[in-house]
Amino acid sequence: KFHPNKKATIITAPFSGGQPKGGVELGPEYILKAGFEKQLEHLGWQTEVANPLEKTNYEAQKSNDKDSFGVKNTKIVSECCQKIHEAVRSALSSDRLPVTIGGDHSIGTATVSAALEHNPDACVLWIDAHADINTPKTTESGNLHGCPISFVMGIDSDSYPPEFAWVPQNLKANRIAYIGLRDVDDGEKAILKKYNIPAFSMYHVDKYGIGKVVEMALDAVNPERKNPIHLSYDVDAIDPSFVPATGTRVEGGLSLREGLFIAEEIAHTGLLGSIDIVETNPLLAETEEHILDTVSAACAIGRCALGQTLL
Ligand code: 5AB
Ligand code: MN
Ligand code: MN
Ligand code: MN
Repeated sequence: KFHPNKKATIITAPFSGGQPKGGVELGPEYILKAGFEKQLEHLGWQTEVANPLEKTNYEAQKSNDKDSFGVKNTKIVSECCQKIHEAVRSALSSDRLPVTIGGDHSIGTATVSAALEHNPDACVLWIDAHADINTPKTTESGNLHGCPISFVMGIDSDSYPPEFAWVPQNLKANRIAYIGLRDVDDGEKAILKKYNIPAFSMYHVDKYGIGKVVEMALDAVNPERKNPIHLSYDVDAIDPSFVPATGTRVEGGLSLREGLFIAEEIAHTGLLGSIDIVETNPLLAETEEHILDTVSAACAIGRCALGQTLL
């Protein structure tokens, strides 16, 4: 069992520099205003909130230009990630469960590498419509929220801007599994194939059912069910009918129950070591209901992963 003392650190990552749209930096504020910290306390967790980006002003430095490496906002993404990385490491060193609230998914570079530094046997479950494994070579958008996994794996590392030299390339291909994929770029498909990364798309969810898919994903990365799990949860994995306020919506996603089941099942293993909940963008809502639904889903993912059960 990891984190038996039920101490959690909610790490806010109000950052949007991994992608061009504004508003995702407001995710943490909305999620906290919805009462997320209290909700975790009701589940028996002792909580604290850490704001490692507090004294920064990255939003004002955002640009839409690609650098010579073909990616955007390299400097602020790297700096932001270093701060989040340190916050996650520090929580883990104090035996606290890091719950990192985004913000865009570029911070996966920080959280995954920190989880693996803390425990090299950790594994990663990446819940997402997207594979986020582009390299600066393969990315067409140049948006770094589509690249975090490649950085931590060190894929095509000669193509990285020097700003990312600090990132520990400590994730092995057999230590990550995906669930929820349905919008994967051609370059990413080639990488998934080359490295033989276990990836469960919506096709597999439909074919086998979510229960079997979670079991297969865990069998692939954590066969003996003894290593800590880093759960990186992009809310766009869930269908946009339930989670509309997010930057890259893709139809045909997980039902809300399937999405929460994944988190519940990870909680049941007792192996949750760290978690990210990212890509909530309240400014992309078209109605008040959209905000409420999306923020509620983000909170519910966190509660389920931290032990909330239906009965
Ligand atoms: B997200 C795309 N593959 O690289 C790219 O929301 C989308 O963190 C990335 O999963 C989506 O720009 C990143 C087309
Ligand atoms: Mn480090
Ligand atoms: Mn996504
Ligand atoms: Mn993502």
